[in-house]
Amino acid sequence: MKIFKALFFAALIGIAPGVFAKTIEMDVNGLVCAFCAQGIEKTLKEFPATSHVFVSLEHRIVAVELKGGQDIDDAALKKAITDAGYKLVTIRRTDEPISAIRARVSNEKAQPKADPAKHHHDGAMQDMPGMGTHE
Ligand SMILES: [Cu+2]
Repeated sequence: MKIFKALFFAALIGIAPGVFAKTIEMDVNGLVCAFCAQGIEKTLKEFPATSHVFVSLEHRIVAVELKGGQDIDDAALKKAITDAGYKLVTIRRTDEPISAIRARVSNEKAQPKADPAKHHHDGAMQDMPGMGTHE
C-alpha cells in the first residue's frame, strides 16, 4: 500500500510542471510597428521567469509564458512596459500556453490600425530599412 502511495505522488510531481504552466496575457496600447513588438519582446525576455513572449500588433496583445512555478508581479510588468514607452491596459493570468493564445488571437478580428506617425523609436532603430514613417 505504501509503495502504491509513493508511486501515486511521484506521478503527480511528474505532471506538475504542465499543471502549473502559466501565461500572463496583457493588453498594451501604443504598439504600432514591428520595432515596437521587437522591443517589448526583448524587454520582457529580461525577466528570469519569462519562458516565451508573444506579441500581436494587430490585437495589441502581449503574452508572457512563465517558467514552471514562477511569476512576474504586476508592478514589475507595468514598470517594464511603461519604461519601454507603452501603456499597460489590462493583465490576465491564464493556464493557456502561448500557442493557444496565438491560435485564439489569429481567429479574432484585428483592431483598427494605430497611426504610426504618433510614435517614434530611438535613433538606432530609425536606421533600419522600412522605418520611413517614423519620426
Ligand atoms: Cu514602433
